[in-house]
Amino acid sequence: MINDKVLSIILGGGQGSRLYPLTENRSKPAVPIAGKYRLVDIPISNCINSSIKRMYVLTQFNSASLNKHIKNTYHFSFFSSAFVDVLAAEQTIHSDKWFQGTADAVRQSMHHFLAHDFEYALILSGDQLYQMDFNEMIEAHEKSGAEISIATYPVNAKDATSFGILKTDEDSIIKSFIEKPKSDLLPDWTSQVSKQMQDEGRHYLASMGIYIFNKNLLVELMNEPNKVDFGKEIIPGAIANHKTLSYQYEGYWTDIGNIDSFFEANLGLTDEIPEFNLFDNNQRIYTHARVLPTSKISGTLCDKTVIADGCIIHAAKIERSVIGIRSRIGAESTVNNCYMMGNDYYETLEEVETNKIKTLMGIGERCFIKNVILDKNCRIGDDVRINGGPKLKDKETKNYLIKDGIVVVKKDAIIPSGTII
Ligand code: ADQ
Ligand code: ADP
Repeated sequence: MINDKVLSIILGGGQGSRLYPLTENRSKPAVPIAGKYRLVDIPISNCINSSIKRMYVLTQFNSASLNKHIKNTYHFSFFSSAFVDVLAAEQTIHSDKWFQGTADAVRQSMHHFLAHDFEYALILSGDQLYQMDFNEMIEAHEKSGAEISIATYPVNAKDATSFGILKTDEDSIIKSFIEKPKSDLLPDWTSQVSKQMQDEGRHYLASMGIYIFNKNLLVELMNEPNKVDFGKEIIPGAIANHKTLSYQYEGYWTDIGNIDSFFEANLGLTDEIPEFNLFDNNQRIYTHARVLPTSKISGTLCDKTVIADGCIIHAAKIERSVIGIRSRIGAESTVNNCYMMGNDYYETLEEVETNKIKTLMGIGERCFIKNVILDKNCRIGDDVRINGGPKLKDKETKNYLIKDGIVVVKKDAIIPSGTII
């Protein structure tokens, strides 16, 4: 089987500064998305759905939540060769440094990969939302005789500046590549894209940061320690000497690398027909199978709302929001345009009494919460008003951060009753 020849390497993130404060105490792959999943579940599920069984997740630091999540979620049969292993930047005889970039992360972990028998390395980003059958890409790679393949996606001129942009010949072989060109330096490289893409003005082919490398070539390219990044150095340097195929993809794909795109990708799940389909029998997204009760909702008007398991909700109104596992929302509260990640556990009445807890986990009564991300285990008191939006200036306090009008309440933060933000 073609997928038996593949070893998958998931780039789990550098310092995660663009997703700060969600990455303050956890590594990027462990950031919770869509109310019950973690970022890393997306590339892992795409691999599982493509029958790719061997996966490494490379991460800058080893958070307890990432290891616990992987250990609790991905149990493969004793008789199977499948595994998901986390490799964190580690001190070795050869290196005492953190990963300096994406290629450096692969280079420093190479000794782990070479212990396996594989022909192709499939390199994936850890912060993208998409459902893709990698087998089709691997087949196209094999058929073309290329040494490298890059998954590509048509984008418009405005978006082109955020990606690696490339030019292909009529056989989809990549002839030129430029990493994140400035708008005034955007080359006139229009590519062959479908009629629909043309109509949408998406003439530029962007790298999706999804690569297939023939094993021997990857080993060779990793011999240059000064080249630390795939997009900036390895790919632009390799295309002249090694046949590199563009594998064009036109399904839903989005990068969720910063707070704004992360927020919109989550809220996009509340659309009538979300572009990212969690209701697909054939392309399931796997996650930790928790044993939680069904959610209990009383007196709440819910519109375009996604509610995970184990919630207790008395709110007056919830609109265009994603409500995560074990969330609690008090009576007469209004929640609008919010991603509430939920709680890691339930507080018992005894705990509340013994520990003299004043502000319970979740959202209290009579609150108004709009344009907010609530990280796990937040405690929002009663009569709190958080009205995010473009009028709010960027700012950080001990308990929250405002970025592009989105208020991110930090994990375990307490927002006392009556607070107005
Ligand atoms: P970016 O997404 O900007 O561009 P980068 O920040 O290098 O590239 O991240 C790629 C992936 O690697 C992300 O999942 C990130 O979290 C992870 N990563 C980054 N540094 C890492 C490190 N030190 N250790 C482990 N993982 C790390 C890339 C390409 C572009 C392409 C876009 C598509 O360079 O050409 O267009 O992806 O999103
Ligand atoms: P995050 O989801 O923010 O990355 P972790 O996964 O590290 O955080 O922590 C969540 C885990 O912590 C849960 O699985 C839960 O079992 C445990 N936990 C944390 N605090 C408590 C507590 N006070 N009581 C019981 N379990 C707790």
